[in-house]
Amino acid sequence: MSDFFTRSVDVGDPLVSDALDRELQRQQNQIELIASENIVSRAVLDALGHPITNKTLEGYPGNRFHGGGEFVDLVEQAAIDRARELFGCDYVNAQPHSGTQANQAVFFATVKPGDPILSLDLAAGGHLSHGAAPNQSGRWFDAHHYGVDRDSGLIDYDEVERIAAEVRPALLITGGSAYPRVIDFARMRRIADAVGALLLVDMAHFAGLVAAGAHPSPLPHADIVTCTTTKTMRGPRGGLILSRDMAWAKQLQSAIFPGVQGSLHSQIIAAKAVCLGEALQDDFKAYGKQVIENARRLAQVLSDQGITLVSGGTDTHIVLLDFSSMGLTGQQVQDSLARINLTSNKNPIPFDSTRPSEWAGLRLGVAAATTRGLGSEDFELLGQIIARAIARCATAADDGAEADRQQVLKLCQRFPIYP
Ligand code: DSN
Repeated sequence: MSDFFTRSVDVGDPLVSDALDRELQRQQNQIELIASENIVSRAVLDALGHPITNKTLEGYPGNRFHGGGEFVDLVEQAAIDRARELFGCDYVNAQPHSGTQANQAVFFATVKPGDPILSLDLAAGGHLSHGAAPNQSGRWFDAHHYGVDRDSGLIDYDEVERIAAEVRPALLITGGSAYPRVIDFARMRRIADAVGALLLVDMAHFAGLVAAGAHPSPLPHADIVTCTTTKTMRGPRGGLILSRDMAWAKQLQSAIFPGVQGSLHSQIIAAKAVCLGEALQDDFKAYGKQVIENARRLAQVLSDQGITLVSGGTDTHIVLLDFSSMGLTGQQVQDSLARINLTSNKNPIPFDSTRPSEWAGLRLGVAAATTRGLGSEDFELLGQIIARAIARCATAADDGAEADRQQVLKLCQRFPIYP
């Protein structure tokens, strides 16, 4: 094993190396439109691939169960301090391995099995970990859901109020994976207060926009806020738990460790610190503003081409397309876009079937392509390309697909990643 510490993956493991190379090429030659993805900086990659990954630690900075934690303490404390500054809050836990585990820890800290919880329905844009039937949260809690208004596609706050009065949830949850509009956090706070519920806002998708000052912050209104450091935060896979004050600090600390997690992922904590440091820079504010501008332009172009958008538009990085009146499924359109090097995902639309193969929606997100440098003119072009791909789907014709693929490839060459 003389070369154990020097042999690179291309020499040591051709199978994995080949898959890694091809994945990089895929990312370089496709425009990523999956709303939960982004493209991290070289500095974040450096942290993720660092030998700090070897370090096992449990507990929190200054109070660990294992020795040798002084440098991980530095990066974890940096992640905590930077998140505090970025979101203007007192409490931060930087250890959740994911957004789902952050939510699981909030449940562990605040409610008991069997307690009623109330959250946004999955088809209306909610998240599996908010009490969806197949998730642990749906099995362990008495989960109820509110939806959106059928006409406007906006959260029906009167319905939230009505259901809350009826089921008296211990925890009211808002946020999710596919709701394209700003949520009225103040109204949610009033609804929670009226029934004595705690308010949890899961800002996994729009956290980066909040950090950039391009979206209202839920921190002043919520008891607890969770998010991921991926998506609009443009960092490593992982989660954060935040709160404006320390009221729940003790319970949340022990809910993550030893409640639902064991040792932390040192390399991820380091990468979180790097991404939070990047988000404190002025250019991140410009990035957040550009994300919103790009999403609005994309929404406008698609709407002008006669494509129905859930809620009629967007306030975030998400544009949710509804093909129910066209008789198409999200899968058909996802496949059509894949043929021209655009990556997206099928999605339910409000009141949709529970079977993914029948979903009539497609979710687009602009955060990753905005990181590449695409501006609103480029999104105008992308919108036209996407509209043509949808039209090809509807007619089963393939005319022009290769020309559109070449246009997408040109965009990829104009805005290269990891050169
Ligand atoms: N919730 C999934 C999504 O939004 O795509 C993963 O984060």
